[in-house]
Amino acid sequence: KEERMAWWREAKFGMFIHWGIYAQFAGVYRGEEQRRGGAEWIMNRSKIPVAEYQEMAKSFNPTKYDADAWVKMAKDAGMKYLVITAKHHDGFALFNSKASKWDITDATPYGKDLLKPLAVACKKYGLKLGFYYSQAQDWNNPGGAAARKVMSEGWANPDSVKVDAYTLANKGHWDPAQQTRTFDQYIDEVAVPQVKELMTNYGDIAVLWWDTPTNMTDDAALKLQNALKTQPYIITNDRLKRPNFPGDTKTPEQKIPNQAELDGLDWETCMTMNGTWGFRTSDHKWKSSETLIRNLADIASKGGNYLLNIGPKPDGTFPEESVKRLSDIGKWMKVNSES
Ligand code: JFZ
Repeated sequence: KEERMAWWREAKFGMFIHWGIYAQFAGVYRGEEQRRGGAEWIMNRSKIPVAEYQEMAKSFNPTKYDADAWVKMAKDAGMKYLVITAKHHDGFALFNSKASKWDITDATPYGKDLLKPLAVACKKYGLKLGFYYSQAQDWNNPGGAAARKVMSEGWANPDSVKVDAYTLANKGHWDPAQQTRTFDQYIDEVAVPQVKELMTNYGDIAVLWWDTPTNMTDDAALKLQNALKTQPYIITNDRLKRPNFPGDTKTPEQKIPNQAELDGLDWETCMTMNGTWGFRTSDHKWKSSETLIRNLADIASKGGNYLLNIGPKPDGTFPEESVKRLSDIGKWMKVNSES
């Protein structure tokens, strides 16, 4: 383990990327602003029917996507690794998957694997590549789990009351199409095969970033963990399934732990630059470059890593505010490493 963790402990700074079909909605469904949660949660929060959500993929065409430019921006900011949502809770695969048609190649006009060029660029610039994979929650591939969130918290109308009753009676699902397969079938037919695809088609994978173990069983967790064995050096976080699958790294979210909480384990704070992981047009609450630099210095001094998020736009470019902050951080890094 010590050998496996060596680069990660030196890294200090990485780029998190939340990108998918939710970027198309950008926080708005049928003209209404999403009430709660990050913009990547819009399908669940606004209870968008499966067919309607999938319709949005037909106009997902990120022609301005330039993986080389993305990785160069990360490198120039001083980042040493990158973790991208290969599949978030909406179940959409940014890669060419044989295990589901709900992927970039089958469901969008763009039709090309988004992770392949990223793997090439990471190799070129010497950054480590990691994948975020939502192993349990999957709102589009039948059988996947769905966190039980109610609509009526924000939508005070008779329809939301009706939808909530259905959701609560159906383990968090809001569309019958989500339950045409069992969770175990979903694990065997989608999650495990997709993780194997990710472990074999993109060269060396440095990190597997699991998330939200809704309905996870030890049995499913074991299968997923075994799917990583072709990458013996891979580092995993603590979100596969608690408590029997602790992983290698702790993942405090949106906060920097205080010294008292640091018990000698490896840790990484993940954080947004504004208030959302996925791109949201109406979110203008950007942290200043100065705040981000202070966070980085604070985290590094306490021995952790800073995984700073970008939510790319549907056209494949980074929001200008993010680009500006990355460049400011890069300037500070340069001055600091020379002095
Ligand atoms: C999860 C996701 O639901 C979210 O969309 C985003 O990807 C984020 C990085 O991870 O959200 C979480 C997961 C864990 C906690 C909070 C939000 N947590 O442990 O406090």
